[in-house]
Amino acid sequence: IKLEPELRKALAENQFQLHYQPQVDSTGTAIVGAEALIRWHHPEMGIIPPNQFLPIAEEIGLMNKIGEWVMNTALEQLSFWRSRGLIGFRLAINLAGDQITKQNLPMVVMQALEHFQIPAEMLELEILETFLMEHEEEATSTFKQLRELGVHLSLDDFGTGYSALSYLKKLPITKVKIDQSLVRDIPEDPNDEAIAKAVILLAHTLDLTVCAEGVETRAQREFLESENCDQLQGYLFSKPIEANAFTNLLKKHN
Ligand code: G
Ligand code: G
Ligand code: MN
Ligand code: NA
Repeated sequence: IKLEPELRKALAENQFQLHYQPQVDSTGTAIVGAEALIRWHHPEMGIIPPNQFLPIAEEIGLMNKIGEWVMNTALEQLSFWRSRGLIGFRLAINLAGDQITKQNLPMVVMQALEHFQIPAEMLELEILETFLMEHEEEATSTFKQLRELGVHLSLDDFGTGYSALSYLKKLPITKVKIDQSLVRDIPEDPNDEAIAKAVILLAHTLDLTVCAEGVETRAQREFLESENCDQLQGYLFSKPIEANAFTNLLKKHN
């Protein structure tokens, strides 16, 4: 089966779903955030991972439609959680490049927030470091508008690009996410420890929140806590889970 025609049908046929992965404080106890991650359940092929279909979606110009679906689905879910008093955490969604360069993103975001009656500061948008390096100009004006709305902006996979740190100062970023490749070998690899430590210090100097991704072990958590990393995300706490399962997790931690 070819993915491209299947992908064109997937939205209309309701084959996408969002999973949610918690972001916790450095002690691993409080849920401070959640990242929404898309899943594609194809009726015959089963689950197709985003790394496989998102590049195709981008190629065939479907990314804005999918991005809009993600935004609406995530905000609708958030409004459900709010209605149940499950609050106190911020919801992050991932942005594809096209959503920034090929549409009026601040307008789309503002309308979605209004529609679901969500305060802007409850929403966080994640953008890849590699995208920013290639589109600094466009990103700067769009991000300023988004930040003026009150939306939080997070730099995803930090440490995988060339880390030209200048844009950390120029853009109104609120959070840096340390890429999991830099977390994986903590505490065995002293270089990774040094890099993680430096990123946390740098981020704090610039008044940014830091979240470490891919935290899988207690030793990693303990190291990151001792270095004052603000937030942790990874299998140690939970893998990405369905909305209902996330609801139960929120109730347990409330
Ligand atoms: O769980 P994981 O396999 O979900 O995610 C793989 C990659 O797909 C990650 O890099 C993640 O950022 C990306 N991704 C997941 N969901 C979305 C989404 O809704 N939009 C975009 N643009 N990327 C996403
Ligand atoms: O948007 P981003 O590229 O950060 O997407 C996060 C990816 O990392 C998703 O594919 C998610 O399923 C995955 N992930 C989340 N936590 C862990 C973890 O602890 N270990 C590993 N190996 N992957 C993780
Ligand atoms: Mn992400
Ligand atoms: Na990431």
